[in-house]
Amino acid sequence: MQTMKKFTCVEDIGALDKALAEAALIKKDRFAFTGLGRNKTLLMIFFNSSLRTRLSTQKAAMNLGMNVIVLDVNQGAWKLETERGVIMDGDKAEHLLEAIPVMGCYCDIIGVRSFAGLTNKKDDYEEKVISQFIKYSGKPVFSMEAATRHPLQSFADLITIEEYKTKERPKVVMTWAPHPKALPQAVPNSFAEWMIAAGYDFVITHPHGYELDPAFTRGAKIEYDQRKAFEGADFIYAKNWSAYADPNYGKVLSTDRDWTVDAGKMALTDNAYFMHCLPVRRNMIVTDDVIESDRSIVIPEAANREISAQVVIKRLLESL
Ligand code: AN0
Ligand code: CP
Repeated sequence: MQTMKKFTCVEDIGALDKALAEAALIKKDRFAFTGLGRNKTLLMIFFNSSLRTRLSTQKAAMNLGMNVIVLDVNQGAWKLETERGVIMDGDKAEHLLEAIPVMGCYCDIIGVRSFAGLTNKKDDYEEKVISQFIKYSGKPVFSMEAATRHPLQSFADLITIEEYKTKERPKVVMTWAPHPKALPQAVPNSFAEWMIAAGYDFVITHPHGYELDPAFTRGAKIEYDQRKAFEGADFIYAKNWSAYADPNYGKVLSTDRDWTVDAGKMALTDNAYFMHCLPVRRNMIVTDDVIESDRSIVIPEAANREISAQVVIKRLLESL
């Protein structure tokens, strides 16, 4: 049995074929393990907004028979200081160093969502917040999107591609697309990490200046010509991210709608499926007709978030 003490990156899940087999088993009967979580409590901590992660993770935990507590830190809880050594004479009433072990007292497993701040690259890429949860909570911790990765999303994406692929090794193209606000690199970093681990023909396309951290993209082809990248693709995975490279870390360098995924570009592919983690801004990232087309699999992709979360929580329960 593959058990886990934490889940923040692709390495934590171990062999992907085993994880995918477990996902398929759960999808066939998601109530097969309802006894496993009896009298166990999942605490979900949100520092940022969510629709899918919140609902799918709670549903997955309920499928396993768990009790669930959800806390939106920024709505009703004390404002939390995250830096050690700070004189706390400002608006933050509590320090993470007390809050985390206290949260650990009330649950068996903790899920954390804490996005990159996009102002301090070092803090973000050291994963300052989730690593403190791992260190100080005394409980197994999993990421519900941390500063540099969103592994529950990538695992759901992998499950979805495996379900829809018609070739052993499909061509998967991750394309940058425009968005008005600065977004983290967590989703694209993580997707790259999982696609490379899966061994697909993986291509990334983005404008100059949007290069991701090579620690995540090593092994991927980078093609700056989006139309060329789309040729022969089996899956198009659209996502916006802000710049990673200095001195522009966290900045929006372009909102060029020439990069929007539209029907003309999809016609260059090998009848590719369209994917996006959602939430998506229509007619910025993707046109209405593409996201509404019969090749769009964004809804089954979101549905698989319940399955990826259930595999992860099941394994964490088995490790208790
Ligand atoms: C977030 C992001 O890009 O990381 C969450 C995506 C799952 N997106 C937005 O904030 C719009
Ligand atoms: N894809 C995803 O994580 O969506 P939410 O931000 O709504 O949870």
